[in-house]
Amino acid sequence: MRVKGTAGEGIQARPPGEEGLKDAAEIVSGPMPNGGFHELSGPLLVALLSGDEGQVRRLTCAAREAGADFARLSRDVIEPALDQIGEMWAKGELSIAEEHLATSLVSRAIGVLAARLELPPPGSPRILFTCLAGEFHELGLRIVTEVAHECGWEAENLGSNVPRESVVRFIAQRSPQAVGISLSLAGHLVEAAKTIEQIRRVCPGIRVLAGGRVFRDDPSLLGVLDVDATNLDVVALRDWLRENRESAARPWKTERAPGKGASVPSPPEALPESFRKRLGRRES
Ligand code: B12
Repeated sequence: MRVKGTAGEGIQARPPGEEGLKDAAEIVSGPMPNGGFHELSGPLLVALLSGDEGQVRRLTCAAREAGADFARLSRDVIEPALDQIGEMWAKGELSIAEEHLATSLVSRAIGVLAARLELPPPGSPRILFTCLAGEFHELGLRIVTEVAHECGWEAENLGSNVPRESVVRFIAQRSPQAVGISLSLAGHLVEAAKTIEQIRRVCPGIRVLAGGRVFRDDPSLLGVLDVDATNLDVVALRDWLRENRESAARPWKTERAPGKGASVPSPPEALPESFRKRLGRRES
């Protein structure tokens, strides 16, 4: 990625009107091997730095309307803009507040697009996404959850900073077909290795994936983890989810509702133990 000018010279100088946006398209540029929607990442960066929520939404919607799925939107448009935000923050050109605002604007725009997605039907395979203890970078996780929805998987997202015991217990209880762990910091690799070992013990056969910023920097780091697929950037994850959807699909149990003729899905075995006991007491 190439950056023209400093924040002071180029980026904050102009409100992102039509003309400003045209110029802004040149702020972030770089080779995109597979073509893509990357020309929108410069304008997105400007909109994020300007705190212009309307423009952030227009740009992300424009990418969708031009045919970008969530994976391409993220890899080609969002990742480069936020990488740039991270670099500017690291150089002291941006405050923590400005970086937080940028993250929250992207998160809100993703929410708007996600609300238009149809959720996959019952019986679709389920993947659980989570960050581990101490990992606060959860925006990537938020996006891969929508990638999975778009690929016809039920996707659950536990968000940031989830203790190992809790992740492992949750998986033992709900037996998803796959789990995806997101890491942005290399310091969390050991925790990831321990977690994966315990997940495999309580849920044999589960497919384990890992991804995130740390592997974008150094894909060879995935080699230290016991995972089922290597080198998964967000687009490769999309392809993996598509390819494995059929083989992972699970049967959906149905039963007669008490006192009614209709067939309704039974409460998933996944309900918390304590709540299932309460339900059982009411039904008996
Ligand atoms: C936003 C941000 C934060 C926010 C996160 C808020 C949030 N709600 O997520 C906050 C303020 C919490 C934060 C904190 C810190 N951050 Co920070 N942060 C960033 C920033 C600017 C953007 C991250 C982001 O969302 N990127 C966009 C998403 C879409 O990309 P992504 O996370 O890579 O996810 C994609 C893929 O990786 C993949 N993917 C993600 N998960 C998964 C999972 C699976 C299974 C698969 C297959 C794929 C996959 O798909 C995603 C979608 O495209 C980055 C800059 C950067 N270059 O990444 C720094 C950055 C990651 N942070 C950094 C640092 C240093 C920190 C702090 C240590 C700062 C501090 N001193 O406090 C703390 C650490 C907190 C912690 N313990 O986790 C450094 C890390 C440097 C390093 N190499 O270790 C970076 C790179 C900034 C920099 N240039 O120095 N940060």
